Amino acid sequence: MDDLFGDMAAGMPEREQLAEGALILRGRALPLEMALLAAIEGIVAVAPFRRMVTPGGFEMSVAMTNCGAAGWVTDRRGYRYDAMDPDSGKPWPPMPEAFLALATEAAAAAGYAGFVPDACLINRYEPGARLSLHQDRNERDFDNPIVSVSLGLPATFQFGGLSRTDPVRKIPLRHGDVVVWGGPSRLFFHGVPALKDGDHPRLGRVRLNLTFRKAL
Ligand code: MD3
Ligand code: FE
Repeated sequence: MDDLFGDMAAGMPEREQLAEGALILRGRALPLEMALLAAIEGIVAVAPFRRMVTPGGFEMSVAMTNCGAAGWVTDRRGYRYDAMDPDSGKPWPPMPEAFLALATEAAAAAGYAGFVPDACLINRYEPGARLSLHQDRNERDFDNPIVSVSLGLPATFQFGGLSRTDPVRKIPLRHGDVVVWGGPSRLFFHGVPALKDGDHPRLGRVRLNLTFRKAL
């Protein structure tokens, strides 16, 4: 049987609109997998993963680092973008060319031509790590989309609506999936429930997520 619907591999369409302005591009990062993983190794050698503290004083279960002109940070003083890594006092590593190429190409494919991210947050989930329901509102201009790239162990991603109490949908995100969130979906509440244990052939017991934003 031919792959008539282009979704034979995982039983999922390779392009699916999740909401107005939100598009998932299944497997879009796979051709760049090795370049992305090598680039992440280079970033982490300069700016290691660390578990940051929320303004409320809780250590996050997700470990984070950044690359690009601005990096997302949190501490007792609040959430913000900073040009400097607070652990080293030095600028975040530059955004690798493969990162920029993937983010701009995926945004353009979703209808956001001209998107040029200046910030990439790299999230590392180990089994049990989670990100509670939140909105991304630390960026200056919500007209720019957010591009997210999932690598390693699969996760169930939750997203709701503009109100915290809106019902949430669950979307499985797998190694290589790219999601573009723009338009009305840009400010939707979203989160990642506790990561289930597993063993990914390349990454082991880890899920990585790259989140590309125009912060400044
Ligand atoms: C929906 N990261 O870092 S990426 C975050 O998998 C974050 O690590 C998650 O939420 C992760 O802030 C989810 C997918 C994502 C990113 C931004 C969004 C979904 C979004 C912004 C608006 C709506
Ligand atoms: Fe978020």
